[in-house]
Amino acid sequence: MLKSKIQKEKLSFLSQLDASIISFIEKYADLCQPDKIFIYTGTSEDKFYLRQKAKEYGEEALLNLPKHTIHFDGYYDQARDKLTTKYLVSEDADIDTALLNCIDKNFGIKEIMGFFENSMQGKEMIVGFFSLCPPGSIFSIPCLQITDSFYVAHSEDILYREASQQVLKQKTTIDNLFRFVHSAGELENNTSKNVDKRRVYIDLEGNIVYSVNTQYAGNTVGLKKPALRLAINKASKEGWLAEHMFLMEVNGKNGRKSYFTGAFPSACGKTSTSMLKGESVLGDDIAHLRIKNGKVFAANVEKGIFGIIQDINEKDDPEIWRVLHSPDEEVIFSNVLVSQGQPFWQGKGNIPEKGVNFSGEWFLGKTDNQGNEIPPAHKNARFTINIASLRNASPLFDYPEGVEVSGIIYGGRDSDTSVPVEESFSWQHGIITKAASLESETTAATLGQEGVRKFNPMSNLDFLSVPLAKYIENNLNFGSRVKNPPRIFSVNYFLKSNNGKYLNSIEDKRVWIKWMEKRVHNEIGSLKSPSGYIPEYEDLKLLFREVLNREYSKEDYKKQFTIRVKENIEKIGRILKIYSNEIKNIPSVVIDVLSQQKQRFESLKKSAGDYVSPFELSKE
Ligand code: SPV
Ligand code: MN
Repeated sequence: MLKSKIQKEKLSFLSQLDASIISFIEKYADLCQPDKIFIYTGTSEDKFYLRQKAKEYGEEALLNLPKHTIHFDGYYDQARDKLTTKYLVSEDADIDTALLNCIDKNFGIKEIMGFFENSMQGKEMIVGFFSLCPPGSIFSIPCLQITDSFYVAHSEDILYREASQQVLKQKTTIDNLFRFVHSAGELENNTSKNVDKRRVYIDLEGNIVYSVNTQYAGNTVGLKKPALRLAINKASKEGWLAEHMFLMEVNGKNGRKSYFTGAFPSACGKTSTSMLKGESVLGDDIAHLRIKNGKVFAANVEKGIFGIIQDINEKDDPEIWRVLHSPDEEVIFSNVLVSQGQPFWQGKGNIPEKGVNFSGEWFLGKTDNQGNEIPPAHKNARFTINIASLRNASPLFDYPEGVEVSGIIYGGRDSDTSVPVEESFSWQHGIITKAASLESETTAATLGQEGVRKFNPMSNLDFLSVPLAKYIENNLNFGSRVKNPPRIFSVNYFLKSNNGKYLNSIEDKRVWIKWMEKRVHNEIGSLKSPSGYIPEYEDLKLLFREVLNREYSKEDYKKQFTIRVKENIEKIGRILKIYSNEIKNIPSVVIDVLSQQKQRFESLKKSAGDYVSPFELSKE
């Protein structure tokens, strides 16, 4: 059956694949009934075909600049759908499902196979092999993607390393592949029509993720968030970490390079931190961390960026801006406004009053069925680019062995509690009070209400595929296995004063990263707060001058680094409640370390009150 639907040139490649892989492809070809099957092997002809077909089928359209295209997802398909993303769990499975969104495996499989049945009639099925992390190292995990969307395949080709040759060379069998099966389902105006039947179902035993009736990349591009869910489970069994983290190179004195990872919930400054001026980027979304020779190494899972475009502007994001305006670099814009062949987004400036957007023909004041005004571009509108397009890409972004990690940063949207930057007392203290206690106000990156403070441990809650207690234990153990684990920091870019104004400017994070770089090399002192080590005024004053050429006043420092004792005690109360009452089997050290921190805040409250100036704290 396959033979009749596959282009002849690919038959020899196909015949060299392990029989288990061929029968997997056959199974879904049988079920989905595509007219044709395109086997993608990463050649220049294949690349051309993907991009050509994405345009021919109307999933992408050309913009004025060559290599730039626009893709629209359906009006109600603009973000990851947490509600219908579920783990398939059989009754007798050895999987602890606490906190995970689950569905009975038999029921779920039957339901989703029903949606796949004949879903590719009149369409082409694309089959491709890609690798999580660069191929050819301990980090690499080979993957198989099946999809009927050329936009999905095109995105995957920009974002991940093609791996068909590795799969052949290593004689990979189906059991060693992470597998992703996707169908956009029935289309209307080139977008998934039946979003009420949108499903993302995850089979952890089989390492397969099924996704249907959706096109939004976070639901469909297998190697992105579907693979993160599989990787967290695999990492848990094998003793490494799969994290929702950027990976960046930070420059220090005398040409010193240090590597930091950072975990932030979606739309909370992760990409912009990884792209800070003066530093270099290796990846902006997902990193795998492993121990090698007694040290922690990390590799970027991706080779591209699927970034939020809102507020990208020439001043704050000059390099992304350049790529988005360069005729030489490939870009897929998604869910922006298009007018006269040009893309527009909120924060770009000079947005026209009409054009085409994710709602179709758009004009200023247009409302949707519920009477809500439709913005010109969606808040979660995105750009897809190659990291290699960026002049500030670290030469090591594609290095198969990964880079040694000096520091890990946790950040969230927090308007009233934690200071702009702080180092934890130890790995254990950092994992418990910063990573596992992370809270953040929700954003447009997921469907649902925005601005609600939510518990989001390690910024990874959306993707957890093991019980939270187990995941925290894995993190604690990981650091305890190395002599000098990376230092753990928290940052908060969103702190506000009583009158609701942000206390920091966008570029202040360039100073915080330099402070952290000096901390990991033991070159700078600190003050001891109940929750960690914070910068001293004199050090920041020098750094602000050096990095931003700006005067940094004592008054600003005091406002930003005042210890908000009251809010911190409240926060620990919220977190302790979750860990003592809602999460089973939590290691007792989590409760102990949180309780000790609470006591430190309470004794500070007794001696100094609810708001304590950093000038009152003692040196480390
Ligand atoms: C995120 O939302 O965290 C993203 C984009 O990085 S998505 O692909 O939707 O996950
Ligand atoms: Mn992400």
